Amino acid sequence: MTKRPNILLTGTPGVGKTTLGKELAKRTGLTFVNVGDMAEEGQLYDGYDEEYQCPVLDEDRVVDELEEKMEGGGVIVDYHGCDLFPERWFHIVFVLRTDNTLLYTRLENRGYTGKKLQDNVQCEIFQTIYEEAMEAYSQEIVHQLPSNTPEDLERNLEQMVQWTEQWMKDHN
Ligand code: DAT
Repeated sequence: MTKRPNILLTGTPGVGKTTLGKELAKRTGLTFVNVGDMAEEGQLYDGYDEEYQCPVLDEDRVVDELEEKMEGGGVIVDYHGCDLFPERWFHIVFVLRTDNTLLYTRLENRGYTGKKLQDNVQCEIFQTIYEEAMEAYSQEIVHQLPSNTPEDLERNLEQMVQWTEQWMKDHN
């Protein structure tokens, strides 16, 4: 069977993971998994966060649910965190980055207000997810990419498609 890579797309909410991931799946034939949607569908939750008014992810169940699929390869995972997944799952990790004024507008348009909006923009300013990724994975496989404009999106897609094709050549 053809070997295919697993790709992690991570970064603060609103940076463009889902937009990029779905299009990348179309162009490469890899399978796109949005962990937030998956958790909602399977109700993979463990309690409720009163402060942020959202359910708390049951990380163990998410990992269990994904394990078999990840072993098969060819999965693009989209999530705004990255240290819950086993390091061995991913062949490459992309951290998308967005300028905070643009991110603020995107999250406002999504209906975020108050503390939730502030905290998410701060998460981006403090490059929290990038640092999380650099600690959780081998630094050579972690790449930051700007995700501010449609031109960035297209450039990122082209690079990722090229990387995927090269990986498949090298491993098959
Ligand atoms: P995420 O999945 O990281 O939460 P998203 O894919 O839902 O983000 O994108 C959030 C919004 O930003 C959405 O309205 C699409 C827009 N967007 C995504 N990538 C973009 C880019 N490179 N340039 C301009 N807008 C972008």
